[in-house]
Amino acid sequence: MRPEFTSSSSSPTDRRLSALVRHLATASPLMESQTAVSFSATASLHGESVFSHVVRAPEDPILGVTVAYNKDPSPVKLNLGVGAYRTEEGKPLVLNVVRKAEQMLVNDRSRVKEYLPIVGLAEFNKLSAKLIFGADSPAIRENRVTTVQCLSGTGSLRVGAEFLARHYHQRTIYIPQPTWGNHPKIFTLSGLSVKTYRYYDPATRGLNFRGLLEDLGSAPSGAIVLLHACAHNPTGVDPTLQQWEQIRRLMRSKALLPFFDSAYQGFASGNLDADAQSVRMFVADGGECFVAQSYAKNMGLYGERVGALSVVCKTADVASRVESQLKLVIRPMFSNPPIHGASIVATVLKDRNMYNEWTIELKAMADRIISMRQQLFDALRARGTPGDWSHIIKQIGMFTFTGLNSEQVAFMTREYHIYMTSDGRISMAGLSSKTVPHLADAIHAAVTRM
Ligand code: KET
Repeated sequence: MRPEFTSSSSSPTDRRLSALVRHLATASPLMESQTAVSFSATASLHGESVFSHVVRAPEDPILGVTVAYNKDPSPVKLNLGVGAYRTEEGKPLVLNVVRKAEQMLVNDRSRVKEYLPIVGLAEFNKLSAKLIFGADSPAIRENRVTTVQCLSGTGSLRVGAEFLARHYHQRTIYIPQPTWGNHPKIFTLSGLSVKTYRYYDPATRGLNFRGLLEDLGSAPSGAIVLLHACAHNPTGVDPTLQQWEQIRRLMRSKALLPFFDSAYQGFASGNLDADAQSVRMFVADGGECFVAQSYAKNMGLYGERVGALSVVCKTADVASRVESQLKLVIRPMFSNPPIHGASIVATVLKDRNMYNEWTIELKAMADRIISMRQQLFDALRARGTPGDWSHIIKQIGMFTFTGLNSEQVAFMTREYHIYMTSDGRISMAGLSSKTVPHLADAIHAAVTRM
């Protein structure tokens, strides 16, 4: 196991401060000492900016890909970096059912723009819990779940992690290796110590199940474990249901606390219930867990920043006390969440017809991604590109973890204007029948020439 981002200080405040110092120090070496302060004081005396010591930070490894793409004047450029759905025409998609919901909201003159409560829109929270845990979930029936509206998946993870750093006895979180690049930053800055567990085996391009069980098996009792509910990012590799069951048993036997990141419900299989199976398995055993939900991808509400954090507890009383403390995390962070996105989601989820319409549109997005996998695989086959590319059709969700290295990626960007993250991840949702040949040519050239 490779311990990363670990910190040794004792109190959450200490840990958070030292984490913050390390975080800033990597971006700006001057921050480590008093130098910055005295430098700034002298600078201001001489009329220079008090910020002239600030070092330019690197672009974000994922969102920075879009920044580079936007600067490229080439007409054939292709953005396969960020996980955002595009149509066959390469355009962003606003779902019909979302347009309809928005129209209804606009037409309703009784709606006002008052602040929401700290925990957000009550109706949205209830419906979100139902969506992830299932309509017949005993945890919901027994009032053992608290759900708070947060700023999409990222904000939900952050609020959950801040709560854990304040109130949970074990402040180490294990994240898969590899994982979404923002995970270690979110958890470290929340005051948790981050360690990794083995997940992906580059040799088989599949799950390193043995490594995973070994690492979780040797984690300290009570440690938090981050699990991707489905459509693991960036690998596209999910455990089977049997494997999930083994993971569940191991984690419960060691009292490890599951923290699910559910950013792609419906995007893996096209079916919302099937994609929530892993989470529901952990709730069915009566144990406790955290779940961060995002509506960015499955409802296409990226910029609306709508998501939810649910904490499943053993009793209704504990759940309500946990909620009271979540409010203390949220209030000084963003006070209360935005109303528009959550109202769209609630409008869609509460109406049977609109809900059905959503599932059809969601399935169409998932199916288009799956057909892109097949087309890319066929195109590489047709070119006789060296290597076994069957992982393209085996992997699940929005991404293909190609196995291309950073030099090959840089080559594809330079020579073919194809933009993707340097770890070789391709957003299949950004591809279309028209652009598959261009991508296949680029991969072929990268593999044969680099
Ligand atoms: N979890 C995972 C696993 C994830 O891939 C993302 C987004 C999020 C949470 C957060 O999404 P939000 O928009 O806060 O609900 N991933 C894509 C976009 C990004 O990096 O921000 C991506 O990997 O491209």
